[in-house]
Amino acid sequence: MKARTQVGIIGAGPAGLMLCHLLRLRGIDCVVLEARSRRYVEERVRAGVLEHGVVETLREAGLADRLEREGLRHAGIAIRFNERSHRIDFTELTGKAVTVYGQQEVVKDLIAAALAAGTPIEFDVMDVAMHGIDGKSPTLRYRDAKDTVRELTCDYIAGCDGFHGISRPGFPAGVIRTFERDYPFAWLGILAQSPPPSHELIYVHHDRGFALFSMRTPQITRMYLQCAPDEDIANWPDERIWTELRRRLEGDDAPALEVGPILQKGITPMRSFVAEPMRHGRLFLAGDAAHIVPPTGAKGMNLAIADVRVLAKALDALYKQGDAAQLDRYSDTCLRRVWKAERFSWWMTSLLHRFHAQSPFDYRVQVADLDYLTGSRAASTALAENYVGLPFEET
Ligand code: RFL
Ligand code: PHB
Repeated sequence: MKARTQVGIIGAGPAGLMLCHLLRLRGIDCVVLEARSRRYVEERVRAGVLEHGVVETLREAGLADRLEREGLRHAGIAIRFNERSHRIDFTELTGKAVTVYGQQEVVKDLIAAALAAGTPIEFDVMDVAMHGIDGKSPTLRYRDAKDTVRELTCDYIAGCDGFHGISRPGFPAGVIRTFERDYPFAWLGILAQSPPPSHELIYVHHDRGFALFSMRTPQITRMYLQCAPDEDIANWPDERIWTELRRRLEGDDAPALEVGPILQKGITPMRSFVAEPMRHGRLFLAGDAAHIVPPTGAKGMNLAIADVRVLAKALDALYKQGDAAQLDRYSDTCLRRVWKAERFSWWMTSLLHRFHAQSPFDYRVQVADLDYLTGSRAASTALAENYVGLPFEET
């Protein structure tokens, strides 16, 4: 069966769904193809921090009703080292704040908006394959949830299918250059029914390894522990998790940690990765399909939204004014922001984690860096303005 659309979008993560929403607002047709079920994508626990500009983008796009009610506005974070917390006040330093609102809540809101508007999202599709990305009418072939083979002819394809998707490998050989860095550790992510130990996030530097205390609601805590990259989750019974969390939070000013049922736990790998360019022919990559950051800077989902802002605006200029200049600059425009987020995420990761081969000299330099960061207004401002999100530059 054959169909036609203006933009075929692969992947219903934050990038694909937000692109679909922004295109619909501009009267541009699109279809989203997603390999997983609606339930799976709505329940996948991932990122939690929204930059100031991303919240504004969601608000302008009419997507912020529940976010305004349930999102937790954070005016700062704590950086903890040598068993003491130091607050970085974003609002004082930048006039801005971040909002804690789970990625899967953003995804739920986007799916609800798309379905209410009658925009097609096809879940549970299989074997998506791209054809003719160098030509004028690229197509997407796939099997739908009922196993019927379908063909979707598009003007453009947006590869929003994450790091393990098919769109980036679909670039012809030799077109893409990749840049990457692996880290010798991973995060053990924990979702617990327990009140967060503080009303703001606590990033902990500790000689047993990094820890992060975040949240989803005033009753649900999201926490992370640095662990080995090949860590077996079976080695982390709930009791060990709570003991380790408590040890990494120790100190005279340590907030109380209330033990509660652990609702979910899993290992998140740490990686930096960038693919350049983010476009070939009529195929555009956005979000994790093009770049990965380690989660320490809380940038993954924010970058995905930033990419599709640029893409939606560029497609609009093309369809409304016949102006292809923004589309031609898509990759360069996105990569400037991507590399700044890569730098920030790498820096936060290097600053806060315990490295295996770290010498006592390296350790003391790390602590001096933290001491400088939290004691200097200039250094704190540099962290704050990156954390709340650099301004969008989209020309
Ligand atoms: P997503 O969210 O991965 O969405 C891609 C979608 O594409 C679908 N897909 C396909 N669909 C059709 N055909 C195919 N062949 C397909 N292949 C894949 C997938 O099922 C999926 O629904 O990418 P997007 O939209 O670019 O969004 C990016 C963010 O999801 C990501 O940057 C962050 O969540 C990264 N990340 C985290 N970032 C943080 O800032 N803080 C975190 O705590 C945090 N935790 C995480 C994370 C990423 C994780 N992954 C990818 C391993 C935890 C995990 C487990
Ligand atoms: C989260 O709440 O999941 C979270 C917060 C901050 C990060 C990473 C993850 O840097």
